[in-house]
Amino acid sequence: MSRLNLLSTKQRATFYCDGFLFLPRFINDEWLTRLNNAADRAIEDSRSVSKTNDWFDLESDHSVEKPRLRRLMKPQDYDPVFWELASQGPFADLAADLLGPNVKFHHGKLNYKWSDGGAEVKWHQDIPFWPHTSYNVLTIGVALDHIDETMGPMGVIPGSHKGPIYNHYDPDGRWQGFINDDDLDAIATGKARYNTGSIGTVTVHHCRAVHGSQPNLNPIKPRPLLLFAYSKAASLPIMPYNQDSQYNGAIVRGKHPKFPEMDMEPCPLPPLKGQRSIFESQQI
Ligand SMILES: O=C(O)CCC(=O)C(=O)O
Repeated sequence: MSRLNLLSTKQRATFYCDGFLFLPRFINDEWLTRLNNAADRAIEDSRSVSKTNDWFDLESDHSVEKPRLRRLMKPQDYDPVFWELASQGPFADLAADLLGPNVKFHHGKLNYKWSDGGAEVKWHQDIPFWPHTSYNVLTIGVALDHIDETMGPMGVIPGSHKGPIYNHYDPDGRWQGFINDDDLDAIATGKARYNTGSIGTVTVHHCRAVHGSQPNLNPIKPRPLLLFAYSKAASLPIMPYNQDSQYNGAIVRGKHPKFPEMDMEPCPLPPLKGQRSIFESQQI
């Protein structure tokens, strides 16, 4: 059942001004238990996998005894509870609060960032990975465990969504999926705000917001962050979907519009055949 206006006017204004929102303990315990049960099953299933595949993105030292997952790909297809959250739960309501009544699902991922060195995510913007006809696109995430500063929390640079779209290719023209050092010099990465906090804390970031995260240095605990991307239904993906999901392009609120929304500033394209995940792209 749809439930609009979860956010206050002030929270919406913060999102439009800063390009992100952190909502402490936004997802309730009942949801968290169900989501974590499904996430635990994914970790168990990953034990029998030795190479990154369409479901599991693995760190190089992943093993049967010690699973080390970077990412569960398309969690929405892996267990119905993930799709329930993405399509009927508070995430879709949040997306409608910020994007308007017609909302389309783009893709999902569960980034684990395993303990004791789990992969860094270098500074980047999302929209160069999956360009749309306009910039009414955002990603919503929930922490499936408590996240402290040692665990590589995601950091977002306030106001960066109002800046340029940065080049995500290397100087030789190869796709790298992160912003070059020369450009980073001009970006106030020191002002990044990090989403540490309790289990159930939600983060929403705009598709142009510059964000990233450090390796997870916690010796024991992985840092599970479940993320789903949405667009205003009139903002159409320009490239083929990056996941083979049964829910690609599903309208989760409202209806399919009559006309597309076209922004005057086109987004540069990624390569036609990209890497499976940002982790793979950034390992160069
Ligand atoms: O997991 C993170 O810390 C960042 C995730 C992210 O930016 C992405 O997957 O595009």
